[in-house]
Amino acid sequence: MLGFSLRPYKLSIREIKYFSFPGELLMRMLQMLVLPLIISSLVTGISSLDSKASGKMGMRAVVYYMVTTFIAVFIGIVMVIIIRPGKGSRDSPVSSSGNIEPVQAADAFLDLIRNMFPPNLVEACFKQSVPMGGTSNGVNALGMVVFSMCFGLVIGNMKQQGQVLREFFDCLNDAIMRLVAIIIWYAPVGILFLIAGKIVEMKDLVQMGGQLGMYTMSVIVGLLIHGLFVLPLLYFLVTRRNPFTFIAGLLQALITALGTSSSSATLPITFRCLEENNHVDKRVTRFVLPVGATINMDGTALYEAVAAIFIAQVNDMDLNFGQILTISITATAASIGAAGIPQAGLVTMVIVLTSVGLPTEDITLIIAVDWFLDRLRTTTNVLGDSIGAGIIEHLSRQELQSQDIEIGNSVIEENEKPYQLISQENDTAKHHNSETTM
Ligand code: 7O9
Repeated sequence: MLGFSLRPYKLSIREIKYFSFPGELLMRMLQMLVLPLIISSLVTGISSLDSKASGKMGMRAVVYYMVTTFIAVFIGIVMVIIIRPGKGSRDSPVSSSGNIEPVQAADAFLDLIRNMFPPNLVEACFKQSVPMGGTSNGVNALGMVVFSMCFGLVIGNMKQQGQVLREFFDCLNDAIMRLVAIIIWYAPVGILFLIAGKIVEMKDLVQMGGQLGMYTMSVIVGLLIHGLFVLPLLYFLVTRRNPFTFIAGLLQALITALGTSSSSATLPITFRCLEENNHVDKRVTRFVLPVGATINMDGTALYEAVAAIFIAQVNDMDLNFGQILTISITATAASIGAAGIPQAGLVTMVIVLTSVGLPTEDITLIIAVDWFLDRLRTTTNVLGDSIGAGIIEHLSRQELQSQDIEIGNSVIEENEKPYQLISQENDTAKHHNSETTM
């Protein structure tokens, strides 16, 4: 409402910048915490599990990511085929700016693998590798995630020797979460100005009629079906608990995703919502959330599939079943690889389009609404990661419990407690463990 009430005043670009300054600050504070947060949470998350338990949990996470991403792509394709937003003659002439370079899928794929192994860890905190040995700004998330996971695995296997490092990262994680608890008080103000600023800034909505409007509709309906129907149903089927109470606990993270349009910047809030409101086990969130923010993007996959088929419709191209299958596979791959590919947004879209021979310059058609759809797909991405954490916790409860008992026993061995205390200790092991890891 604030944003819309300011629109008639036609603020200048400079004034809009001043107006959204409090929002920019929130964005910077959140991003400040992401790097230490993902490193410390992945290292402690993985080192606190034995390698068998973390292997099983990892398998479950990968299966969940694959299944939900594929469902999202499927919903997107069904929506865009039913609604047919691109039918009729094209209404906006393409301005062939011609600055979209052809990208070889093979090169992007090599970048992805390259970025998994950063040659310089400090540089990986702010630069990604691009083909021919160059670099591009932006944190190499994939590299940091791979390194932190391997590091966690190793110090987890070092038993007593790794204790110091485990405690260090555990304490670091705790300290960062305390900073999150402070920033969370400022979040409502920041989000207010982020969203209001964007509403003041946006162009008039006249172009939202016609093809582009129908295209936006297809993406929105697809995201709504995925986020409000498919994911909750999946959660209910697995856990038999009410998915909407779970989602209610996530509300602040979802609104932050809407405001920042970045699932990595939202990560600190997502952690807090899952651990404090929904009481998801810390060993699960620490493991699953950073990996999810890096490779699990249901909304992005859905969006890329819809966009590709929309561009085909605009060009009166009839896609056969094989081409639609190709689009669904490349859209899934693009959403998994996005964080590992420099300048992801455009590059992945180009790869999806070229895979079925669609004209890449038509990306300019959809750029006008991209900022808006980005917010919605980011919200879906965050929801997918969070529901995934809930589902994986439920599926892994046996491993988690046996780990609790083991920790309880080792505490007894160390302190050589009298025998009669053991059964009591086991009962309270879960509580005890959550206290020590807080
Ligand atoms: C959306 F979690 C971290 F810290 F490891 C992490 C850090 C950075 C994870 C990911 C990233 C990152 O840079 N991700 C990234 C995501 C990079 C480029 C593009 C995208 C895709 O973003 C989504 C989209 O555009 O659809 C969306 N905005 O979820 O953030």
